[in-house]
Amino acid sequence: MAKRITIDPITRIEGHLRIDCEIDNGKVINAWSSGQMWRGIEIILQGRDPRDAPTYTQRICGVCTTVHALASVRAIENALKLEVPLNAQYIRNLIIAAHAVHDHIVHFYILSALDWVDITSALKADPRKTAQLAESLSSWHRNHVQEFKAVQDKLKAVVDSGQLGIFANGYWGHPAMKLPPEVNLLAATHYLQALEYQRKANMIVSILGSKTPHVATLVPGGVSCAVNPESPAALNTERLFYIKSIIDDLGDFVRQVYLVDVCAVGALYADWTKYGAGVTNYLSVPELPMDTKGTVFRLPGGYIKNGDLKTFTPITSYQDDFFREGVKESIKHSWYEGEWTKHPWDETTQPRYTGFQDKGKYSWVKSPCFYDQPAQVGPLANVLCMYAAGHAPTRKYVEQALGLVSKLAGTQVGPEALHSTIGRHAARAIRCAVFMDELQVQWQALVDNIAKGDLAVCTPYPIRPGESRGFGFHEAPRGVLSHWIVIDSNRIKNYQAVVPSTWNACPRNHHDAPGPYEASLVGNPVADPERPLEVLRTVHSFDPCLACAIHLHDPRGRVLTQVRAL
Ligand code: NFE
Ligand code: MG
Repeated sequence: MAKRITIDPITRIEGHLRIDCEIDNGKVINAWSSGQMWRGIEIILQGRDPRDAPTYTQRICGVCTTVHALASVRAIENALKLEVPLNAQYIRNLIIAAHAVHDHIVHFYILSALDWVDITSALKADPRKTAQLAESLSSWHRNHVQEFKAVQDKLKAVVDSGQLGIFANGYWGHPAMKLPPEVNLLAATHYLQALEYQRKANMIVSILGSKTPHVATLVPGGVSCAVNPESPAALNTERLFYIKSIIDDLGDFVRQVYLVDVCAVGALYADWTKYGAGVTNYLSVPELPMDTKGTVFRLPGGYIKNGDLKTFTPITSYQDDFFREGVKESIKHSWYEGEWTKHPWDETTQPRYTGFQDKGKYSWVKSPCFYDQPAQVGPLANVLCMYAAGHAPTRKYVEQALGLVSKLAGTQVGPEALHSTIGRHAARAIRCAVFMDELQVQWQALVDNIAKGDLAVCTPYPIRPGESRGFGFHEAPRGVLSHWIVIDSNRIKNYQAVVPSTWNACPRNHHDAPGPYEASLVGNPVADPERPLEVLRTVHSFDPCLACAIHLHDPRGRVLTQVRAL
């Protein structure tokens, strides 16, 4: 008889995601994804000056804060037909790329690697053999025996103390953990190094955003950081070259450590290329605009149907009709009043909690659809779309990664392996390498433009009578983010955020078709239902963020905090 398990919360951060699975004969046969917290930021925005949106929407999340600032300023610029000066585009692009690199490094090492890497097994490794293995894979300058030995001693001291701290509660010794001790020590060492390098990437965000999380410099029409090569109070030559030194330092870690580790883990867990494909309609949007209007982009985006790269349809500008007309959200299975499917500009947000009903409403997350179909978003969708569009750097890193996986696995592995749980990790590392290259490109573009004497950073904000509608999109670390705004006489009349984790973590839609998390879990093996490591693997591979996907909620109905919208 099928056994039902509930995992709640299922993530290491933003822990408001509940996953229920039915398991029969060692396999998942049915799954439900449920967002357990509602925030109400979209309601708090009603009646405010649109210029407040970047400040409020960034508080949707503590992880991907910059992304909501970007989507909101782009939505306002779209509604008010504002152009953005080149310096501002390049500065925003640097923030986007640095944030993505930081986010992806944190996801792989800190949020998901321990689903694959057994920390306790690293204690059994021979540090010399680990160093030999590491040198055969990469020329990373910190892959030496002393570093591996020092990490092993540190891990041993933690285990001997009996207080496992961040390593408590792992499924150590689980039968699905397959890496040899030397690979576990290698990954554990890079886990600790990753903490240093993600911080460097975030320093770029804090210099250009004036702080992080929740940057303060993104405003409708541009950025609020003054550019002047000679002023100590502005973004000057010294700051620019400091940013350049961080970019140079980071690149080695991404290409020689992160990308290589993901390939090694992928090759040693090759069976995970068969699980977790789920919804194979892939949606992404173009990113890193290089003109003032948002019609020329460094990175392509678009839509792929049913996993067939030949169906790729590009999305090409901030005015793109195909994207604007395609997005709708359904609430048939979500805790809101009614049972509609609507375009974001026409939506309402009226919460109505009715408990978890398997066949009824069971989540605070709405169900987005693209032309009536569920779609997977995120690094995999992004990489497949860039690959289908013929984007050369993406093709280069895909080939490099698959080449290394094939060599290590001893069998030819092609791009079709990417439609899987492990493929989402590979795609994220590939995307990270592409963004690393783009940091150099964007830095050079900014320096060259300033050298021409252009110091403009912002277009003045116009106050217009009457109604205007706008949308802004951004290819965020977890995928397509779009904000939709209706402005009436400089007040927000309606605001809807359709967020990456909403696309992926959604419940069944108006046709009762499962969302990407739900579909990707069906067929996954589960060796021990009491310790469902495999379910964690597939869900974590999407990098869930439920704070994004959906105001404080208490299961006993107590009010935890009240926010007065002034
Ligand atoms: Ni809170 Fe985020 C957004 C999501 S970024 S992490 O938008 O989902 O990828
Ligand atoms: Mg929303």
